[in-house]
Amino acid sequence: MKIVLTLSAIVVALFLITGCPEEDTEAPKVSMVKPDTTLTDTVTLKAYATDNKGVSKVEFYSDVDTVAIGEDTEAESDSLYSINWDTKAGVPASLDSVVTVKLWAKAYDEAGNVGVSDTVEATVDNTGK
Ligand SMILES: [Ca+2]
Repeated sequence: MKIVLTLSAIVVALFLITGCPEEDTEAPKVSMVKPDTTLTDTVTLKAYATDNKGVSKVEFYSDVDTVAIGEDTEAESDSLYSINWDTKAGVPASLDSVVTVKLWAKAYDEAGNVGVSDTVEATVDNTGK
């Protein structure tokens, strides 16, 4: 009994010394950079993303597509993530009409927490191209 107690005390002591691994439950913060009001051809979409432990990737979405339209895993300076988006390929029927799209970004950290940005609106105009 004494040995068990001693071992327990050692385990507890080691636990206190090394510290328990801290679980990351804090989601990244992400915000879209407002794109130009009118988008044409291939455009660059940008978002700022930060996290307490580090952002692993940022995905970009539009409301005319069900899957991400692109992702960036490496920030440029100042936590800025970006993709190039071909609006001609990305927006159906944009060749003969002007389409208003909603755009947003999702940021992930290593623990799988997800932050979602506010939505920004832009007009895609590839008419006559
Ligand atoms: Ca985090």
